[in-house]
Amino acid sequence: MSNPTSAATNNLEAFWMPFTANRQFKQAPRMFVGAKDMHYTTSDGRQVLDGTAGLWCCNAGHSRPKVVEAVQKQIAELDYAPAFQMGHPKAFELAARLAAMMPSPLNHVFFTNSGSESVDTALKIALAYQRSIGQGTRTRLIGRERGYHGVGFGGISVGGIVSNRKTFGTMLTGVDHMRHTHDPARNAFSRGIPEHGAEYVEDLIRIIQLHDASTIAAVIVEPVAGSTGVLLPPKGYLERLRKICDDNGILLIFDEVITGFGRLGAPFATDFFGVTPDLVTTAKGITSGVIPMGAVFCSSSIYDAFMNGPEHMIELFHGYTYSAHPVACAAALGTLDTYEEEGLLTRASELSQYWEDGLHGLKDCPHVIDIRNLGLIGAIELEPIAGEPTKRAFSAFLKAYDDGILIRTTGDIIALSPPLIISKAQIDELFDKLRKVLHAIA
Ligand code: PXG
Repeated sequence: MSNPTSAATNNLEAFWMPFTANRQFKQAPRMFVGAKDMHYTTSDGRQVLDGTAGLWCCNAGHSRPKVVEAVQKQIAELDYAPAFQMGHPKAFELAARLAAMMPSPLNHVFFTNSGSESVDTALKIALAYQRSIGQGTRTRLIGRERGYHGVGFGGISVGGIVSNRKTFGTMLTGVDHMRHTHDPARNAFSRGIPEHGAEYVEDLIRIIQLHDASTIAAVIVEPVAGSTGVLLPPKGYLERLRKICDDNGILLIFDEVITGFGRLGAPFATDFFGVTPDLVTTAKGITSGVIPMGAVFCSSSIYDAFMNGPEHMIELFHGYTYSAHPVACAAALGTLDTYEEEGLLTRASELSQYWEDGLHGLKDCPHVIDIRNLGLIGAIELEPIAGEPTKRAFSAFLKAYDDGILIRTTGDIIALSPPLIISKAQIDELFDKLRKVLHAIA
């Protein structure tokens, strides 16, 4: 009989892989066994340039010394502390540090373990807040077509990606969606923020007129929609969205799971666009992807609305066993130190012009029908193969991996979001290799 350990190692069947073509993968596995700075090491010993910061999360790059050390030290010192009715100092230190990074009304932080949990948390806080201020009829949640807010039932309910919703029943009731902002006829190949389409936000007025503002608790949007293939807010859109929400007593939630922690060249999209929402959901870059963690920022007026009633009573019946996990807090603190010391939260603003020029240099490649960019985000939309949607981009992904670059695809869109430590030479390498890939695929 063969050695049971190696048999287990070689058996790829047991692991049902998330958001993966399992059968395709298991025929030709792509395995990473190491990572350092801008590169992954594959099981066959190759170096792969990380064009996606893992899954939009490793903003400080891989295996950074401050983060590694912080995690190692924390596990040996305090491995776990109960999250309910007990605390540990790093949770408070981290929350205070994060709150100080946000515009002033966003002074409080609720910890979760992922973007999906942050979204559920923000939606629940919004509903509970409206009730606590005597607005209990406000139970509707408004999302947007093509939005991605993770995979919990709350997130897929307000989300607008059809394949993430259609097989999962009726989800939350009382949810409506604004239309998305994609307008290739007018905006294709825009550099940065597109000119046209601010009027799409008026859809919210239509929804308010249909349901009445008194039934609507909150609107949630990604300031820049990532997962759906990078859709940027048209000029003036987010400002107008803030105004409509204000005028109608509706809370505005920014889902900054992707845009948070430096992706646009400012610490948060909130800073980048100069629009302050009532709640902000984050995850990913908070620990540079090293340990699962999320955080929901909320305004003082929301927090204060809960801080009444008898003092021995729990104010919000919500939380996770691993909220503010000590090892995650340590990882986040080490990550924030790294961001600060290396100026990473604004580095994308220094690189964005170079990035934009390189990316738009791919305009003449075969199949390219649109290119979009902001900060250190890029998207290249390909003409789908007739009758075989997603296949062209997936072939590009496979070829890119063989050629030593990691890219992401969604539908027929290639998305790029490298660690914020990328050098200009590595940006050149990424686009040079991508050019060859686009010329090589059918
Ligand atoms: N909100 C937004 C805006 C996200 O982008 C989530 C919530 C959910 O986060 P968790 O941690 O629960 O996965 C996300 C996650 C991709 C990709 O390639 C994007 C995400 C996750 C995995 C892949 O576009 N976004």
